[in-house]
Amino acid sequence: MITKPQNLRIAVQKSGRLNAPSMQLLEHCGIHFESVRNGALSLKGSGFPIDLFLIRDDNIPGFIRSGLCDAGIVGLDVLEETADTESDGDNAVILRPLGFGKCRLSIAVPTACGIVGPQDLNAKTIATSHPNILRRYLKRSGINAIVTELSGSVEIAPALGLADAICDLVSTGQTLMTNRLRELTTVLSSEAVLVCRNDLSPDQEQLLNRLLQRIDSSIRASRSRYIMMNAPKSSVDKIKEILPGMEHPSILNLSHDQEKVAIHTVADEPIFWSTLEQLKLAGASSILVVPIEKIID
Ligand code: PRT
Ligand code: ZN
Repeated sequence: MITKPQNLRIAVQKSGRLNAPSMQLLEHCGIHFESVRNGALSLKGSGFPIDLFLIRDDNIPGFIRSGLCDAGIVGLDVLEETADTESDGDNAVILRPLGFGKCRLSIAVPTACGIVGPQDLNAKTIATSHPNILRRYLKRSGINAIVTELSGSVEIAPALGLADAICDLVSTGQTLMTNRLRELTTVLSSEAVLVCRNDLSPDQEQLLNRLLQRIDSSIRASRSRYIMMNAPKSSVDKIKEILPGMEHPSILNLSHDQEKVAIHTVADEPIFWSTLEQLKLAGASSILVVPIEKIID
């Protein structure tokens, strides 16, 4: 009897900051899910043999490490916080940084306090919901501080007299400013990462590789732009210098204008207004910059 290979089981955050961009990434990979009904925990995908598990982000690494899921999308901070550093190596491995959910885990202190550098934290109390990452940082930096674990609202701990400093995630820095805190040092730079177990079956590995190819294509497409313009033949070299990564543009003769050519290229970097202004000054006209949906080499 031939048994059907199991679907790839992927865990993503049920609700919160990483849910929408994670679902969007899968959608861009051509994988669609029915909208979540009755608080469902698992959804079958269409367009790819995938089962999606919607769970709290803190549980995602555990689902992967224990084999309940094959892969997942989670913040690097959560992965590192839940890592078992005592055992011989982690069986959850990072496959790709995904470019969203970017933030940093930083130590911050009250704006007016006399702490100027990490070494001043000796004998001070630091409140955090990332005690494991913080303890590892303090150990490798030779700082003897006391770690107080809080599950939320870490930023109010100094004002309440619960701690001298905090170690919390920072994105824009607005929360620190509102609470009259200043950043002292970054302990970890984080973003959403795609993680998998390192002992997948050959079938699961094959499915994951297919998914990875789509993810890579989607990430590349999202940061690339297709650029088209017309320009005098004499301006082509100058235009190549202005555009980032434009070593191999397609140059096409224009039937209605022998003096000009059409230049088409893909730029892997952002195209700023200032770049367009330079192109225009170099003689380019009818410049179009369009998003790319998919790229496969
Ligand atoms: O319910 P569940 O447990 O799944 O979600 P959660 O509440 O634990 O996590 P969630 O959704 O808040 O964050 C998920 C992940 O998003 C984190 O693990 C990070 O990897 C990433 N991320 C990116 C952030 C932020 N940016 C962020 N700014 N996570 C939290 N914050 C918080 C931070 O804790 C602080 O309170 O936002 C505040 C600071 O933001 P700024 O912009 O004021 O600096
Ligand atoms: Zn969480």
